[in-house]
Amino acid sequence: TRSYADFDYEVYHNYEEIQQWITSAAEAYPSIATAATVGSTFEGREFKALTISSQPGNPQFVINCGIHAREWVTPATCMFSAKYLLDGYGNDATITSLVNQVDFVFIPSSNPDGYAYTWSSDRMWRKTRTKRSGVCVGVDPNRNFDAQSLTSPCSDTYCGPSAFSEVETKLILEDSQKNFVESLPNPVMYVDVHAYSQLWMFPYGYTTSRPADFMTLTNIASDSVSAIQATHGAVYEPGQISTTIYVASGSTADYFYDTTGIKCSFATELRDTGRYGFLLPERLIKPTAEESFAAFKVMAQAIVDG
Ligand code: ING
Ligand code: ZN
Repeated sequence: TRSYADFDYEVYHNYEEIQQWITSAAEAYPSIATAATVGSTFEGREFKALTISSQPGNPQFVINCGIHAREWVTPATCMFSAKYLLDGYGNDATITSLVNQVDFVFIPSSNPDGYAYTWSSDRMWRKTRTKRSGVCVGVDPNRNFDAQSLTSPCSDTYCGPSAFSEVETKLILEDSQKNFVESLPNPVMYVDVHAYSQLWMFPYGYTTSRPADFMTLTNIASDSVSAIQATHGAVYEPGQISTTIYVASGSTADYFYDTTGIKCSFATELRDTGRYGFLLPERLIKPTAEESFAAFKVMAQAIVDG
């Protein structure tokens, strides 16, 4: 197996390589990094998270990447961001301070079967790969979390036969009554990382009504896009999901906000604005990850500042 030090962050990696990277990161940084097995998928793939924690008792910031299979820059950004934290801890004052006060929980590839399918068969696949008799394959995991509007099985945004019908959404999120995120000791911030459109969003997605924490979420999103723009000049738009991109129900962001009480819940769209779309060239992985990491630091600082 490839060692942690040899990993090339500036190319896209297949599912097995991402899982090996999680294991190798935990081995390379045993004092602060831990690999957690979340479970196994419909097709039997193992499914992991990487937790970066310097001491017990800190609140958790969960960063979920790759829930949609074709959004390849998102697993790459999760891994790059974790690397920046691991490299920076003890070397960079800002990172050291953040890691001393916040746990970072990365789920680099949260739709493993779908992601593997984008490598083997259909680069533009979005959903899970659940097979149910008589209907099209797959469910949109970001429509499968709760109160759903009806969508048809062949649709790219099929909500599933019922909420949490997908083993992957249960695992990320609801492993025998207690989902992975809720089973953490003190989860306070969640971000679901998508691509593309350059947006930094927050609930609600299911309604244009404002959430109770609208002002707090607006401030954090605005500060995040400022940090992004300061990195390489890319312009991202902050705002509520339903009024910034479209109305959509059953998303992780709404679920964690409403059902689990994680008041700092976000959904982002990384680069680009459509020139390459899902097929973002590898040379743009690093700038995308650098600006995203700048925003993640701002968000973590918001936890510290309360
Ligand atoms: N966009 C997201 C989607 O699931 C979104 C936008 C995020 C909707 C959060 C609702 C909640 O459609 C992509 N690119 O998948
Ligand atoms: Zn998406």
